[in-house]
Amino acid sequence: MPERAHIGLGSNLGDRRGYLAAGLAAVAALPGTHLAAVSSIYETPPLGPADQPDYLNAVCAIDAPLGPVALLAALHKIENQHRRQRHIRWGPRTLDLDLLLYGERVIDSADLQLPHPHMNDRSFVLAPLCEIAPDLHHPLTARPFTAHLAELTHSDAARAIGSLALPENA
Ligand code: ROI
Repeated sequence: MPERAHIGLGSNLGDRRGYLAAGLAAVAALPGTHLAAVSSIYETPPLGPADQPDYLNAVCAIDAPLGPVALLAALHKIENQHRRQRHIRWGPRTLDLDLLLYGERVIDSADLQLPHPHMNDRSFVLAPLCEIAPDLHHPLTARPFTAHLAELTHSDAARAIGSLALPENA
């Protein structure tokens, strides 16, 4: 049985909506992968250095047979195919794909941490996640993500502004 993985998408350079749509299509086209849900698009102020454009963010859910390590490698490959530049830490990027959750798995290796270690601090992750998976619980805190979102002082900073066109092959 494939496990359900949740992936965060972000872009703040160039055709932001186009990059999100291309990233989503590439994720949905991974071998054996079924796209289960896609959130609205949220426009969000940058976390980190403020002298960069606002982001568009979304979260999708896939049923993935790859396993978390292979999925992470596949996400990095997709990022690179979309000219992502990794030069500046916490700087602007054309396409960011973060593996947030892989089922209930807890992993703490040098290359991969699950659940994503910063997700509970980020309304641009939790708002779209709670939209598509309102009953989901954090595997470590065992609390619903909706409770973590409610605790963020800037939980209203992520604003839904539209939707992504679903890829044809989904
Ligand atoms: N800020 C927002 N709003 N959205 C992101 O996707 C995002 N990604 C990042 C940093 C630079 C931390 N800030 C962000 O990697």
